[in-house]
Amino acid sequence: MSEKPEWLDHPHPHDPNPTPPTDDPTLRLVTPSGLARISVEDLRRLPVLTLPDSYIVSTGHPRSGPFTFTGVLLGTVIGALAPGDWSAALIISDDGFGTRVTADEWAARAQPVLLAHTRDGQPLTREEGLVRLIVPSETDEALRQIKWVGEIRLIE
Ligand SMILES: Nc1nc2c(c(=O)[nH]1)N[C@H]1C(S)=C(S)[C@@H](COP(=O)(O)O)O[C@H]1N2
Ligand SMILES: [Mo]
Repeated sequence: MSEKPEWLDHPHPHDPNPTPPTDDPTLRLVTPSGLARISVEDLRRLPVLTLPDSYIVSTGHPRSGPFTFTGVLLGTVIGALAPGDWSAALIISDDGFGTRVTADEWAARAQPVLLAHTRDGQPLTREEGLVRLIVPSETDEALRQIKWVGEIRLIE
């Protein structure tokens, strides 16, 4: 669990994976001192933010949207469940996809980094990503728009 994910140093393959990697929707919250599990229901109990006019942009296929995503700020999840003086978080899907989000990014209110569980007022299905990271500052390739978020790993 502590080894470095290969995608930190190598670019992602660009083809999006259409298939959910696991049947287990539970998120793992990993800190140097341990592991907590967060259910989608836990996530839904936290205060929500709604982000209109979001697009999933790709160079390989047409962009999709606009979508209205609703979810919890990544900073809210971390502040509520793992408060600390973190520098960054790795947001990881069990299909080997992931991105690094810095504390500066999750604190920026102008481009809120969201763990979305709802799209256009409907809960995201497992096919649609279930819990999706939305990084509004990334508008090129969707390589940071992580579907099926399975792990939030905090870095000191
Ligand atoms: N977990 C995971 N998230 C991912 C990907 C993936 O393969 N796995 N592909 C990315 C890419 S390249 C794109 S274009 C979008 C596609 O999102 P969509 O399947 O909802 O259109 O998801 C992004 N997030
Ligand atoms: Mo993509």
